[in-house]
Amino acid sequence: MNTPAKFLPLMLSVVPFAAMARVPKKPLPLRPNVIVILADDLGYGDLECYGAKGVHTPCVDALAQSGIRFTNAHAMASTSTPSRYAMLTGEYAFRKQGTDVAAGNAGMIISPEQFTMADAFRQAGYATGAIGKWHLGLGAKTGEQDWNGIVSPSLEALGFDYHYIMAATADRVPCVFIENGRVANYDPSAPIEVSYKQNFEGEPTGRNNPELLYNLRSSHGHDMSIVNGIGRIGYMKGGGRALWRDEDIADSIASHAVSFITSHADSAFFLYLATNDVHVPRFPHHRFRGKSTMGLRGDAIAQFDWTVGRVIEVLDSLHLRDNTLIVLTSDNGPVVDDGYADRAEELLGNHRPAGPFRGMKYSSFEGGTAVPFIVSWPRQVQASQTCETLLSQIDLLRSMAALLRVAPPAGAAIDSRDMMGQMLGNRADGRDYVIEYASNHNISVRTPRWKYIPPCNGPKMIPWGPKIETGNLPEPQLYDMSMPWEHKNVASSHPDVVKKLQAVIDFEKSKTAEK
Ligand code: NG6
Ligand code: CA
Repeated sequence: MNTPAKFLPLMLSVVPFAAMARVPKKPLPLRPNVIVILADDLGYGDLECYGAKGVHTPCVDALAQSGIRFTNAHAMASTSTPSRYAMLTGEYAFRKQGTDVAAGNAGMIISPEQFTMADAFRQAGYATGAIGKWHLGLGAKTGEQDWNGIVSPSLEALGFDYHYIMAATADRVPCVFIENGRVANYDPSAPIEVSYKQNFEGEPTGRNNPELLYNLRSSHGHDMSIVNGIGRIGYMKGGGRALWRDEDIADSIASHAVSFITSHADSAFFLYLATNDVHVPRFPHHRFRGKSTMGLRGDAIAQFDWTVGRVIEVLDSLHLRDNTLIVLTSDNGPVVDDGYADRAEELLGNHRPAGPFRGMKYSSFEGGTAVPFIVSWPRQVQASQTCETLLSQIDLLRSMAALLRVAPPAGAAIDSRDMMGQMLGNRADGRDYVIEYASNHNISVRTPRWKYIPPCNGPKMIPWGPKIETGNLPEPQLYDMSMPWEHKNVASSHPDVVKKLQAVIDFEKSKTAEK
């Protein structure tokens, strides 16, 4: 911490349980509005304030300038579904089956009984909303959603009063927004059918009709249904005017966020704002084309920055900025070619999406989970700070709950710790370790000094497309993180550290059995 610690406001003090039960419906004015802005596949090095080259991110940089830019914060996992699961439930994704990258017709992965971050806010009397990419399943059972009626259960069962979401990713069907459980702009003349098993009769696919991929061609996979001249994963029929246009997705998300904020200007609100940027297919609006030197991927970063700017602008105009706590982060590390021929790789120049780190999305190396993490709350947090405290998104749930004076029920959020003091810059004692979960299910552990990757057989490179190192090695790997690029394996000269860190992983795994 390079700035003096500030005084902890009284609101963080412990309140007796009896008082908690009487949480007023209208929250105390000191309680901030909270917006969690979660980017998709935005790497540690992808923002100008974290060293990006070839793209300007003035809105995010100003946000960082107004608060704290953390340099050692981690997503729990190096892909979306497990990372989001962990952040919203405070439970490591490896404790639950079915938390790998979800299909667009996956059933709801978080069960309605589970306590979520949104539940904490709801319990504290906040208006709660989720806007943007969801990717945690919908409905009771995989493949059995009624896309032409109400998809239920949906996010209201997880604590969100309002939700306007993409079921999975932009590269997965169904390619429609779903508002409070119903397809937005539903078109009765084009009933929707979705399958991840087989195509619908007469529907073209990227595989059979590559000539119809007029907007973006695939570099690997993404060869099933074609929507808006772009191949997707999964099969879909219908949709009509409800189908999204990829170039309008950021506008749709931003305008719904602005409406949500505006309509809750008079009461405390929590907004989970999960952008589609900068996930594939990267197809930003034309007004962002050419804004970077890196083609569509860089332009999508510029579009993400614009989204952040819209949010700040509306908060300013409603005089809400001062008492709004914004956390900006990303669900996992970056990826360059993730399956579409968008020239992201050849146009990179000297930009390093993962900053100083080895590995990217999917990987056990740091680039898989090291993410930007910015906290701003003008009323409470001193501006212009940079902080190297070790943090994990797993702690957001209990940190928010502490801020709200809400106690998660017994057995909930077992992996989350209250780190609100650290997130607000009042304490410098970070986590002793964070857990990192790669797409191959290997669980690594990072401490302020060390990174330990347990032995793992398997290919050195992701075998199905992206040119990314998995981090696999049949022997233990230990890196001294005073050198951020994990290259010198010192496991054999530090067997005691290896043993200790393997014990941390074994201990964490053993808690699943107890559950
Ligand atoms: C992969 C997709 C990739 C991306 C990823 C999930 C292919 C070839 N690749 O399977 O494009 O969608 O899944 O990304 O299909 S995540 O950020 O949502 O986890
Ligand atoms: Ca992601």
